[in-house]
Amino acid sequence: MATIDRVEVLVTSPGRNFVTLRITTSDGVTGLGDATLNGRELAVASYLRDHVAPLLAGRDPARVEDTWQYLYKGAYWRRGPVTMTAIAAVDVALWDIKGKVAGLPVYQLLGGRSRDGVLVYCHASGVDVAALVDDVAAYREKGFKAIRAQAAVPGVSGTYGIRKGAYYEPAATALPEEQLWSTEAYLDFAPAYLAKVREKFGFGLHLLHDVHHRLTPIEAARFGKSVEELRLFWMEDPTPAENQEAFRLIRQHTTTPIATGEVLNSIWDVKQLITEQLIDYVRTTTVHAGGITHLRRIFDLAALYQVRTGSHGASDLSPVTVAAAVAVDISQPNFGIQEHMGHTIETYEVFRGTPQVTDGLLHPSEEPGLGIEYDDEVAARFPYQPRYLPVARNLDGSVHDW
Ligand code: KDG
Ligand code: MG
Repeated sequence: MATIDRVEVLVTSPGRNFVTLRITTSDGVTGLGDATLNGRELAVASYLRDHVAPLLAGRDPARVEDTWQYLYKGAYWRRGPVTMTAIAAVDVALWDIKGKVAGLPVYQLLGGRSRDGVLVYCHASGVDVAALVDDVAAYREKGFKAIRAQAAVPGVSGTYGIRKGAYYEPAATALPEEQLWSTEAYLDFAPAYLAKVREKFGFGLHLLHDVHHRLTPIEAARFGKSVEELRLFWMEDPTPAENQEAFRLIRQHTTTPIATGEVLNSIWDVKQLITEQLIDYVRTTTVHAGGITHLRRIFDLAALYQVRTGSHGASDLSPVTVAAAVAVDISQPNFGIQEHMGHTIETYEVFRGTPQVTDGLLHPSEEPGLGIEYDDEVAARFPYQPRYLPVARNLDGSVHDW
């Protein structure tokens, strides 16, 4: 029997920080798992290096489920982003190994294709409405069928989601940047610019919008109601998601579909949202919600309640997560949509084999495992750099949800 021989925690920053776990078996088979937690990267690196790697040596790499249970139940301390990201990295690396040993892509181990391709949505944004409309047009030209639209709110320096250069990268400073926020200005402005996008492009386009946890439930209800006739694909994170009950109030007021879950890490964090049908799309990911093993458990629960999937896929999730997401998305019956932001050229040089979008769809690699190779030499050119997400403050100086 092959055993786990080597466990390495690799940190590189080809445009942004990524933490990757590489497991090597006694037969020389390697598996990769993403362990990136934006702005708290080294906490997961330490969890893996100091507390998980010593427990994995000598174990059977084929025991994916048992290893998951061992790390989750065995630690006694459960859930939370650091723990669940660390467990995810091990789980995804072991699925990668299992695929390579079987000579099959991971999606085949998950039951094979349920669909021909994975529908993705990209991010259009603009410093004003005209720039947003131009950006939407450019993404449509590239073949995207679903587009998230965000425009800078006049007078609000910290509007979430506005790209400055070729890439949107909010974790851009060595200490958190402080940005201003005004809910009143946002609520007056956002429905109007979303209407402009609809007016220009019609309904033959899936239109999404991320509220980024900024509203109270009643404000979110008002927002959802005011955009109902625009038929959004979803409004994302209308209110902070820790309080699952809060979504009931939003639900009672609007038929605008609701998506949430990118900051949630376990089935327990989404149980009420799903079983009470308080949301339409669950946005948990392999990297932050315990890997392929746990994400499928969440998605299967969601299927019972007609909740579809819409996994987080920002650029702070590494190409290993893109590959793992596509494996789940292509096979999962209740798949909805996959977020896709893309990565820098340098990132693609470190993570060779990253799936690319064609005609608005992602397709899984046909290579055994996840199909990603990590290039150590290129990675070494990009050492870790401290980078933090911004912090939002209301106009009166108090801290708001970012
Ligand atoms: O690290 C935080 C980002 O991943 C987040 O701000 C992106 O909200 C986001 C999204 O929907 O992609
Ligand atoms: Mg989001």
